[in-house]
Amino acid sequence: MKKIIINLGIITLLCVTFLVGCMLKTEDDQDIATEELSKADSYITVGFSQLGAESDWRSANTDSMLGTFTEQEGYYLVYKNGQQKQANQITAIRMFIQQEVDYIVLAPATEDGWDSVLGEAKDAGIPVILVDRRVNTSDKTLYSCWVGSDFELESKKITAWIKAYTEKKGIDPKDLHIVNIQGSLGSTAQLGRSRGLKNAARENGWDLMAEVSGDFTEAKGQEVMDALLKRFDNINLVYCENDNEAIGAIKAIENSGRKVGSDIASGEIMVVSFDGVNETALEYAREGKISCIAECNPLHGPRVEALIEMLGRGENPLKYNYVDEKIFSSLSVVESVTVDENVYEIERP
Ligand code: GYE
Repeated sequence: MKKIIINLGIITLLCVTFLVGCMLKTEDDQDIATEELSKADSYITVGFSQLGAESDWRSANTDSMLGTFTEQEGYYLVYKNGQQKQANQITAIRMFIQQEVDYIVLAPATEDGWDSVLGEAKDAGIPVILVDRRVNTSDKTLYSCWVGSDFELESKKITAWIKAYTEKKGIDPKDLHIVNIQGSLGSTAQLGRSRGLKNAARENGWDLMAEVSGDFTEAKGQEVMDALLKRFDNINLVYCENDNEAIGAIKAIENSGRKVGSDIASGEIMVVSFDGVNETALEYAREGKISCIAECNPLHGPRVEALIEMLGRGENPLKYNYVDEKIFSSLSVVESVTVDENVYEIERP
């Protein structure tokens, strides 16, 4: 009997080992099994928890990170795609802690709910660098620093452009009927971009009719726009919180028989958006289907590397590191916008 139990135990153990082995092998190609990390002794090991793969901005951001933290450059990168779920990102961070990586880089999906896991990283003595979006923690020492965009500034630039453009065209602010296709709710990019529009609508007397999330994806952008067109018959401006949503919204508008463009007075629906990464969106901006794009720069790999190098030398980088960004439109009516006393020339897409 005892022998049978021992044998069963061994069989169970073998099965579990086999299953775990399969799981590790079927992970994303860039994911690295825990045991392989021991090979990485001579490298600087970096665990990167990316939030997902929802947009072209995100793909460009991931490529920038993978292209920077290479073995040739002396890094051993453990990359994990969180599939837009915070729980997956938390699991990834716990795995990085177990693997005793030198640095953790986190691109968080949303702002809340990071205190415990970042506390665990701090207790383990592993510096955390935030990239792109931010976290909302009561204790700011839970992360070393952050690099990314000023999302509210991006919004201030685009709303300043809308104000200048509509004034030049003699459109009464009350006649601007806006819908906002928001990004993933609770993410820093969504919060900043939605706040900017809300403030501008209040200050200028624009009619902001609805705010609905399109989750930063083309499919959701189209679905949401489709529903908004059925709900309102007077929409003349669609504010999309990224280009992928804009591409989806344009499909919905064109499918409904309406025309996208900047000639609001003749019944066209104006589309504005953020990023300036996706080629189709840039082409749409050249053709005038998207009237204005506030750039959001995804190429953070070298910026994160510079922060890691500073930390490695025992230096204290700035806590918040902002990226300079442009604004694009093919319409020449507005030449520049001024936000917080800074002048931004409108560039051609
Ligand atoms: O604008 C959007 C992406 O957080 C800046 O997330 C990022 C945003 C970007 O999905 O396309």
